[in-house]
Amino acid sequence: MADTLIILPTYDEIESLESVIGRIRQWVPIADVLVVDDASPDGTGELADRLAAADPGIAVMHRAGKSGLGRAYLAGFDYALTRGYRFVVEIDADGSHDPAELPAMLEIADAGAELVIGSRWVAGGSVRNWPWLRQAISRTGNWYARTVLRSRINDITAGYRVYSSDALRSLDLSSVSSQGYCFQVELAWNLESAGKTVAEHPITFVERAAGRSKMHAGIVIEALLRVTLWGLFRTKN
Ligand SMILES: Nc1nc2c(ncn2[C@@H]2O[C@H](COP(=O)(O)OP(=O)(O)OP(=O)(O)O)[C@@H](O)[C@H]2O)c(=O)[nH]1
Ligand SMILES: [Mg+2]
Repeated sequence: MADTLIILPTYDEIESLESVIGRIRQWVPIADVLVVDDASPDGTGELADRLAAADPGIAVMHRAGKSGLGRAYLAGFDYALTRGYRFVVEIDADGSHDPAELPAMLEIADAGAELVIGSRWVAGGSVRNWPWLRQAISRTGNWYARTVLRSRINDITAGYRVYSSDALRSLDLSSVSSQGYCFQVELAWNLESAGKTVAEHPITFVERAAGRSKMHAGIVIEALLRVTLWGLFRTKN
């Protein structure tokens, strides 16, 4: 068995999934892949099944319906931790995160970082094809979270990550309740607060070329409210 599991959460990503998985197999052929599909109406789950049938390194988890990115990842983490993988990767299935960065990110994790974030907002990082409003929301949100939570992480909402399984095991995952970007903030902040090593590796984030965004105002509002409450009522160790 490989020591790395790459988790791809999908909801209506039929146009992107095959090429993303192809690039993952190209850049990290040794890693296993788990697609976590929430019964996508466009047939992404069936496509994932066909890809899995042709490649023993690919597995598919079918969930009953759309219940958000956070829930999908928690199910994927559970799968990874029960099977003894050493590293667990989060990556979007829409082509925004380039699998070519994975060897470098896994190397940083192998050298001891317990969380490696593929970061847009550090020197060398960038976003491509994002309208100014998305950029402004991401930059302001990150600045706000960093300030309120007294975090040193520059891209705490980023969804391209490598976790060490030991770090995930050290968290009480059953108490993680947030979704969307907030899910990413909660995990990173909990690890940073517990004194775990968090590294940021610069990436170029490319806006999806196909399919529809699942981002909506509720995701931003949830993050804003939760981050504010955490900042007010929970202090760092
Ligand atoms: N399983 C599952 N996956 C989801 C869900 N919501 C989003 N995803 C996946 O999570 C990843 C990120 O979602 P996106 O819609 O790309 O969100 P985003 O990157 O913030 O927004 P855009 O890039 O503008 O589309 C993609 O691979 C989605 O298919 C969900 O409820 N369940
Ligand atoms: Mg996306």
